[in-house]
Amino acid sequence: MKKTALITGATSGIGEATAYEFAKQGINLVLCGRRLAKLKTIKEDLEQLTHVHLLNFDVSNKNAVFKAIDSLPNAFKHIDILINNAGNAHGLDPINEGSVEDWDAMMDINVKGLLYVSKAIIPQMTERKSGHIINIGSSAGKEVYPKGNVYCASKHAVLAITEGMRVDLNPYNIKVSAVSPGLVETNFSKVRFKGGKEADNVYNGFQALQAKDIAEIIYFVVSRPNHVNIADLLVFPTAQANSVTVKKEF
Ligand code: 8X3
Repeated sequence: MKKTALITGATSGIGEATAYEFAKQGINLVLCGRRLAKLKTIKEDLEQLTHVHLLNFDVSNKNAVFKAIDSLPNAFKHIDILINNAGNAHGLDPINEGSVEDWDAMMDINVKGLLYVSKAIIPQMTERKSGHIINIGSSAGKEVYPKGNVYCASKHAVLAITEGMRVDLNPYNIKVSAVSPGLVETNFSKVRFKGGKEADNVYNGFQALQAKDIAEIIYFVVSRPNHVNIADLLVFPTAQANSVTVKKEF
């Protein structure tokens, strides 16, 4: 039987690329995001390949999360794979200058949003004693870099939650994995710098990872045999050695 995956943050970047990769592999899709017009465009594109259902909500809105997932029609209710991808960086400031609004946004979306969506999906997985949750972490979840403070904290939290899920869901035969990318060229930096010109420099002078590179890795993680669980996968572009060491050529 075809599997169904629910992907949060499916309107751009890694989430969107994963939707395309999964559709190519014949996985049914529940695509979640805040921008309905973008979701509809993706649905139109992918419907020749697989079945697609859209859920238009903000992961940081607790009530909206539960209402949306509760509204799933029967054909899409059975979620085999949950991709907790929605997340963003807001600002890159020293801790003494950071904005409370930016901190709220990162903790609300990256951490609490992931928890709300997981809370809404996990009961059906524990009941069936099967399922796979993949949390999109970051190299920022492994090391803290200058001015990364709260973003790095939110991604450290994602990796801690991943480990906690794996332990607590172990009796239920549920796989829990983290995929932790370094520099991926998406609109991530545009969002971080709020459209500012600093975003243009982030991926200049070297070949950054592309969203598709990560989507292919996510498909690899979900397509392993039943007895294989990739617990945590850290991936950098070749030019990047860690959060602060990137070989650039101009
Ligand atoms: C994205 C990677 O290095 O910009 O999570 O924090 S980084």
